[in-house]
Amino acid sequence: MRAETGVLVSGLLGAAGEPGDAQDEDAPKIRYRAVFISDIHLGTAGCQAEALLDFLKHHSSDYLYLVGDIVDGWQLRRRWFWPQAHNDVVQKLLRRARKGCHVVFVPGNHDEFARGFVGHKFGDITVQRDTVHTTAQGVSLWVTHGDYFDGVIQCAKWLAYVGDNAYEFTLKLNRSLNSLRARMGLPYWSLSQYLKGKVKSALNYVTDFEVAVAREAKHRGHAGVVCGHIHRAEMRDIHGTLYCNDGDWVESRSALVEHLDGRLEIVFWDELLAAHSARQAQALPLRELTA
Ligand SMILES: [Mn+2]
Repeated sequence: MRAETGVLVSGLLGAAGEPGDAQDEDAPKIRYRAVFISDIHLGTAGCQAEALLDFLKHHSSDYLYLVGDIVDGWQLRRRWFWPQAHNDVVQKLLRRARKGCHVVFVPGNHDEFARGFVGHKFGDITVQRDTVHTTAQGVSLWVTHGDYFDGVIQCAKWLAYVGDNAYEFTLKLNRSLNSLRARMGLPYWSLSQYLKGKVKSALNYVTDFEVAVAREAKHRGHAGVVCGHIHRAEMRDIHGTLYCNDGDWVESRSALVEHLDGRLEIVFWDELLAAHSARQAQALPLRELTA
């Protein structure tokens, strides 16, 4: 009876026998113990859904943590934007959970609507306010989106909305600027990353955020913390606590991964792509020999 229900549900979710499934089986996979991703911002033009789909296709894991701002409810309320690729990301995450990967969704401020469903499940994805991941080496990591530490958001929500609009605007400006640069034969340059670096480092915002998050993890008795929110991938020791930020899928296209031996690493999609192309280029002469 249970099994039948399971088949029915997977049928309804449209994953069984989907063309993507067969592709997934063929795709050369790198296996991690855990993958942490956040700040995907599905529902916005800036979301790099295709790159994320590619990343997920080539990397499997026992644990997958969605560390907040997966869906951008703030932007969707303002303007509905939901292309097929964004749907594909949701389908892929649901499918992965159904296939036995332990998927946990820790909502962020942009998908705070999901905080009303803590303890419930979307398909096989569990929603948690925050969670704890223990690595293969027994290191205890507190997993939280990080917006609770954002003074701006805690003090005045309307200020954060203004900030969000400004961010969208710089992303737009960035796109126009770079299509111009491309026409002039100049390499890609991230204006919003530049502005963020400038403005926020001046305010010591990033440092304050990182120190606050690490301090709270230590206070809760954990060796480290995994968060997102500030769109800045980072892994470093802060006063004896391991601070990990998995970055985002709007600009940096990064993830925090735990290798099978428990080693933690921040990976960037651009670098993984380059390494993959290099491997293919090396494999090519072999294939020509056997042909
Ligand atoms: Mn956030």
